[in-house]
Amino acid sequence: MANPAHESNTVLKPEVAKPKLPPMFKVMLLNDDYTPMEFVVETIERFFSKSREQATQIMLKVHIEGVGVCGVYPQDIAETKMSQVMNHAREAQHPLQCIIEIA
Ligand code: TYC
Repeated sequence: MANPAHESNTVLKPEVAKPKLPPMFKVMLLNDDYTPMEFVVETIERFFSKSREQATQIMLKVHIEGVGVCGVYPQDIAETKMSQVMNHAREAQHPLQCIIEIA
């Protein structure tokens, strides 16, 4: 026999495919009383690749409900997006807050 594995009496367990998906994190904005709506919409468009309409819907949800999800990503990407949003808000001197939470 060409394959020596076939000569032994070892019974090999069939491989069970267990694709490991990375844990995903929600990137969320928090409402405040001072950040202009237009700034929030532009921020969501720019960092989360949303259309004007999608960004406006997310901004309004945050404005009304206090919190809203801009996107869901693996941890490193979620952390980068959160930093980008926080830096952008700080540079513009707006108190906009961005957080991440496990999905
Ligand atoms: N509440 C803000 C206003 O009335 C708008 C706003 C929306 C601020 C979403 C933050 O994440 C936010 N100007």
